[in-house]
Amino acid sequence: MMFNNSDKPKNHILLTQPVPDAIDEILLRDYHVHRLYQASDSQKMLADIGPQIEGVVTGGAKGLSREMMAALPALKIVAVSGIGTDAVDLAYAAGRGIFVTTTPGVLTDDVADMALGLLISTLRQMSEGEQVVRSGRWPQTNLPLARKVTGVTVGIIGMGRVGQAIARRVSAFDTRILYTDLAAIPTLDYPFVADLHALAQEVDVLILAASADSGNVIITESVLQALGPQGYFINVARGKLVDEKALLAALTEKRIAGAGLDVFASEPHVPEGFFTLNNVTLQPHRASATLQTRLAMGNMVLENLAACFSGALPPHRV
Ligand code: 8YV
Repeated sequence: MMFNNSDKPKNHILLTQPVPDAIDEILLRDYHVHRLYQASDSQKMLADIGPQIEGVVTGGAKGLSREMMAALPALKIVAVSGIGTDAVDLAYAAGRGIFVTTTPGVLTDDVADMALGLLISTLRQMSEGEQVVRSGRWPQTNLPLARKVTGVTVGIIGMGRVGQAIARRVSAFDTRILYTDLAAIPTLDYPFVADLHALAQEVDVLILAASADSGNVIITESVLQALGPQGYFINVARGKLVDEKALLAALTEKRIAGAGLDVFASEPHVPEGFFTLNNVTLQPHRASATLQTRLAMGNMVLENLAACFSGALPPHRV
């Protein structure tokens, strides 16, 4: 989809993180682009150009704080390249009449694919196996037998688009699927388990795919205890939903069998205790990071920006 605003004054856009080259080229054609992620002194950059900024493009994890929005008095839109708005101060944005937009639907498959990849890699200990080969330790290493994936019982926390896409994928492995959410979803045939501890006790693999809008920690030490020493935890949602200290302790002490993690509480900083564990698969928040999906997300960002600056309602506003 092309957006050509060449016949009107260019609006000023602030990028908090890189976008795919093809999207960047259109932004440069249609807008004055300022790159916060390249600034040596971000505070100075905001002081210098903040009053001109009318739109921000950011990521789901990075979001945009109240303090940042307050430094941008001309801000009209926060265009999130992602589906999570938990890192955007929505109340403050609403109070100022700032649109907040997302890119719904186009990243569902990638995030669900990542969840499946983390599940298989973690149960089959593929991360440890790769390290054994890469380090030349195969001849003298006898890895322990792994966990069979086919036939596991899976509990999904959050049955929105991503959770349901995960369920469709894992069902191909002859799995039993249970779920929990704020309420049962009548259109789903999977058993609904209202209590998270009961779900954790019932399943072999607990997959977190819930929105983080509430901001509350839901994977607590007691939930991990309920999951137990034969249980696995997969997270493709948000690290802030997890008591990360309790998770690290449970993994270190083998009180759960393993974890596959794409997200962490304070990205990109990860507690070093995870680095030496052999029962984890770790990814740097890559769930939607494919060229095809990031281009689709970028085009939705462009659509939202163009609508806002043409005086229309952005199509994917929250
Ligand atoms: C984003 C995410 O794609 O969708 C979200 O909310 O966290 C990611 O999948 C990432 O933040 C890059 O924009």
